Amino acid sequence: MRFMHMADVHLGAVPDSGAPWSGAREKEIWDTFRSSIQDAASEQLDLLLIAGDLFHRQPLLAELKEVNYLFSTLPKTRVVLIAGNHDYLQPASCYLNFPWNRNVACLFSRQCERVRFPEINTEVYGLSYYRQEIQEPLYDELRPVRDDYCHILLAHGGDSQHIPMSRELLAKSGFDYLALGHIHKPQMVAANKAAYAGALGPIDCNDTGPHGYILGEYKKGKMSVSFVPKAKREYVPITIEAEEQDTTFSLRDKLEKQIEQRGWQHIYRVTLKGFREPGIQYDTDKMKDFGMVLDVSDQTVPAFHLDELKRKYNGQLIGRYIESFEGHDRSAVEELALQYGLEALLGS
Ligand SMILES: [Mn+2]
Repeated sequence: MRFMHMADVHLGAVPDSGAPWSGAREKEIWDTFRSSIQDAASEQLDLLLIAGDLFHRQPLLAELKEVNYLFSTLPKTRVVLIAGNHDYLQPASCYLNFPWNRNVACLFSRQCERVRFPEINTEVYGLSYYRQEIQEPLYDELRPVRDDYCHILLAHGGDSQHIPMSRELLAKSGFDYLALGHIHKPQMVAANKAAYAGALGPIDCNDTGPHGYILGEYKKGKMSVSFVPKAKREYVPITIEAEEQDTTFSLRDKLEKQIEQRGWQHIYRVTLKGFREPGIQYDTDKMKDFGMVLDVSDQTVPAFHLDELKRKYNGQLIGRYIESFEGHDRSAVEELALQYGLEALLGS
């Protein structure tokens, strides 16, 4: 029995709102989903598991028709899905009463239910969200029935507001595999036994690193799963170290070199660190008008040469201000006070 486990597709999300590429990214989320479905088709997988938050918000009827069409291109694959905290089942949700294809099973109950597939000797357990937050640990006490089936639990959550889970309890639960969703960073929770597939593609700038789905195989009572990167871009935080002689354009060139090395397809969040010439202000907008630079945070500090300033302003306010910070190790707050004070006094 071979399966694909995906989660947190977040169809309908509009990433990087305000950025010129935002609309393209919205479409890209659909494209990555469609392309993953094509992978499932070409691999002729037995099972496709979607562990919640297929949609970023309440799905529209037209969107469900689109998704249902894509599922219909998988005649050999059974699809099982649950609703997560983002696409939770409101009373008016289009999810409810939707005429799904016959290969699609939705575990849309508040309590755990299961769907049994005798032809592949597999049983999938799961429940759905009817509200955005569930504080009760609904998964910890679940146990599969004892038989020779492969038992999979499709589960969404894991933090204190979204069905907290005890990893120890779940590891001992007797399920052959926990297909987890909600946490966007892909991670094995227990080797070949429990994993977060992570968001299929990165949804916002906190979703750093690679994203994709998990492929699994259950053979002769043994489970093996592996992560498959699928998203074509990542959010990458980078730090540019500024030096006193740097200007806006020289930093821009440093940034461009780094992007050249790491890849133009990625989306960058840039932090400027180090020392700048006192009085100079970098124009961070000029570092954003190429590639996909989402934001630039200037955390540089002015490089004051205290001895020089003290000599120059000896006996004056600036000289006495510097002296008032001397004679002891400066705390972080004092360091800032010295910096801001000098900036103000020097009129920069
Ligand atoms: Mn979620």
